[in-house]
Amino acid sequence: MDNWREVNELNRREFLRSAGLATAGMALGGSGLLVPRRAAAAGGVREIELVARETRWELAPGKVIKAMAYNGQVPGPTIRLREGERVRITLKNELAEPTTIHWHGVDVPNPMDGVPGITQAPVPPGGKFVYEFEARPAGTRWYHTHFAEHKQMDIGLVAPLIIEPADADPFPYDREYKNNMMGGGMGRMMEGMMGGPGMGGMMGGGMMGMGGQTPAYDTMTINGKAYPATELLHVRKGERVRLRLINASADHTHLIRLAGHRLKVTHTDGNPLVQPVEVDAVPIAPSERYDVLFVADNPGAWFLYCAEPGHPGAGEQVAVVYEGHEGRTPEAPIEGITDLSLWRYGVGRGRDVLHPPSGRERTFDLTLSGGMMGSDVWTINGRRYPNTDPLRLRKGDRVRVRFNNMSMEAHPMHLHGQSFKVLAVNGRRLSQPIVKDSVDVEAHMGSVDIEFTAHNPGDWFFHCHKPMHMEGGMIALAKIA
Ligand SMILES: [Cu+2]
Repeated sequence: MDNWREVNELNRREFLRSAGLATAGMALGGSGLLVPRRAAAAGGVREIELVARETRWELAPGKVIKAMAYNGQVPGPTIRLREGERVRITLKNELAEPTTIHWHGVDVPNPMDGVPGITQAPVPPGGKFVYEFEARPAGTRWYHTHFAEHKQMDIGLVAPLIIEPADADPFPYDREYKNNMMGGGMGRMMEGMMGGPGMGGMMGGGMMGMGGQTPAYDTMTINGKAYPATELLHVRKGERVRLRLINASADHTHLIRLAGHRLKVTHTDGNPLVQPVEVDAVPIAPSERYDVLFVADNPGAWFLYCAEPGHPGAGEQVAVVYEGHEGRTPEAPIEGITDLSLWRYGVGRGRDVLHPPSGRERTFDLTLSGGMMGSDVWTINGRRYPNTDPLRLRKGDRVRVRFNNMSMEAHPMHLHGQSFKVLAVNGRRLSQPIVKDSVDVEAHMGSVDIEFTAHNPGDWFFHCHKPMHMEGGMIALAKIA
């Protein structure tokens, strides 16, 4: 933990205040958190160092996994930047295998995008790579490995990246938490990660045999911990509390709810809505983020949890305790949601924060298929990457894409390098498109129409964020010249 010692004390205090309780590393006696940063030096560039290495990580008492971590913590340290700030992040790879970092939802220059074989060579064991970019757009972003994701993400190489708006935040709040969730689900081996919701955090995965096999999970985490090891969230009556929910899970959609309270959704993948939308619970697909507010108006102790059956029992819950409340164990969460109101894309009205188009209109139909009879082949228009047809675009083009999902599983489709508007879902137009960088296309003939301005030149991955599907071929390139 030597590198933590270099942490600038002022930054450290700032971090502790802003990140609050929810970030994972705090469980290690408060040591974990910090991004060792040298104070902003030359030319106003913020310098950050991230060291990726294996570590033992305790998900819950008695459940220790061999994890991969940035700076020794799961999830990795929260990076908090101001919109437009320039940052230089040095990744040192002390793992026994290659890795890279992708800055999810950030409009980085193409060579900084972290996709091995496309934008950079993988960083070998013992090697390093310097990422440098301006922090935009504002919002709840995150960073994660883009190498062997099904293993490396699941066992810890994920972290929040918060870009504070240069102007005032449209929705004021008194306290903030980040929650990441991870969750597992699939494989055969064992432990899991995080799954959750919450406050600004991330989710992680579980793990075991580092051999490249599909991990299976029996544990789900919020900010790197499974209940009862999840850290309490403290609130005071009357406060407006902001939760930044990040789903870092490889396979699972989580359904986040705070017992005794309603949640107001304010941002979709970090991008503000016109007005908050109040719901009982928020479904969040892999790689999606939602910022939500709640008003602390119901004193007591409550669970913030995932209402998917089995998830709370696997650890995906955290107690929210009001100041002055005696007794810290909330009532058991209710699993399954029948008569509650849920967030859906169509209930939000987005703000158009994208670059205006200046070029041609282009339209693409992408049919998502695969997984038949349990196969691990996943296709776009019948082809597997690298044989999929690229979207050949010019800077400024207005690009419309319709996804049609002919498979039996949902696909959270993520575009690198620029965000998009969601125009329509299952044939129904949104009254005012919401802005995202990942959109979940429902199984069994689900469809989604998106539109983006091809403003960022380069070769950009456009893919399903479930690592099994991506590795099975569900990737196209958006080539912007
Ligand atoms: Cu998929």
